[in-house]
Amino acid sequence: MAAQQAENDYFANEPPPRDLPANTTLARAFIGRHAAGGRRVVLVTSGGTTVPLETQTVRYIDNFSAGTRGATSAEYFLAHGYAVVFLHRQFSLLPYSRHYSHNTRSFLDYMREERGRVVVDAQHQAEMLRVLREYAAAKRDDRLLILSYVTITEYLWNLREVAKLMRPLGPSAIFYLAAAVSDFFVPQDRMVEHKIQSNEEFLALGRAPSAKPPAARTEGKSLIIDLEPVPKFLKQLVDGWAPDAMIVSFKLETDPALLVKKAQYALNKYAHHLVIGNLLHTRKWEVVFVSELDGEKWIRVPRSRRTKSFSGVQSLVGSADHAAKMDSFEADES
Ligand code: PAZ
Repeated sequence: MAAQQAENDYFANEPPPRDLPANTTLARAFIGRHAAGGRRVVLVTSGGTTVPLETQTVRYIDNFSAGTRGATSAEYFLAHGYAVVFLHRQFSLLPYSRHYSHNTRSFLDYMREERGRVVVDAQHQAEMLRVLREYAAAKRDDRLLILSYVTITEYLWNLREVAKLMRPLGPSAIFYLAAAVSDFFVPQDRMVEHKIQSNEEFLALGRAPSAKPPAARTEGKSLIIDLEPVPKFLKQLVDGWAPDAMIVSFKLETDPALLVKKAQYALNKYAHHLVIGNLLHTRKWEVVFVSELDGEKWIRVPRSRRTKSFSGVQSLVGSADHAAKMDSFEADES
């Protein structure tokens, strides 16, 4: 009851994104088409969520996530025949193109000119052909729907709408929630309209005429940010929005002593299928699966298979030849 009230309050107070109707129309058609064809559908969420401090947003809080986990996992789901709704943070990594973007190397470095035509360098042919074929197959079958969000509120509106559309799929729907979702935010009724001023002479001008004090404001020369907790909607997803679906959530921590405890806590609290735990600095090569069925199970990329990149250590998950190497991946369980 309290969770339902929190949901009602949140969505009554936080306005939906402008592109929500367009996203919902696309998702309804996509899910309906694949459900009719008997295909399994997965919603993959990916990337960070921002917390705007002003309605006309100049400043916002963000987090570290690049969308590597989500984009990479989406490729695996597609390779296994799923239809994927990829709900991602705008401009974060995308399936397939991630191999050639967000890199210190430009995608143009993979190509050269030959007799007035653009060709891919010989050394990249095999890998690019493999990626291109996978991408073309997903496109040909229309199995990848890409939706985007920027803020925490846009993310939650999209998640709720897509989840409700997937509800009729029952157990053949999967939710794979890899996005790094903000725990705190500025509610609409505590947000200033205009850019927060640092010059004391202009302070009052930026303030919204509200009964509540603005959540982000300057006091003297300091910026004070007083955020409120984002309601935990996993419970609503599990119990209400898509009760029969398989739900996989992620848990990120920085303290190794807390990771498994918190993953188990989430599993007990929300009673869904699987929590995948990871630590910030080792997330690219080790994760822990925590489930009712199997308890705690670590999966590690062996040290010898972690690759180096020009920017330092790079994981298999982030590297261009990741998928090929993962084919021969040996799980090192402990
Ligand atoms: O996007 P990325 O590959 O850089 O990081 C992935 C991740 C750590 C965001 C993901 O694995 C995860 O743990 N997501 C949930 C984070 C959380 O809200 O606890």
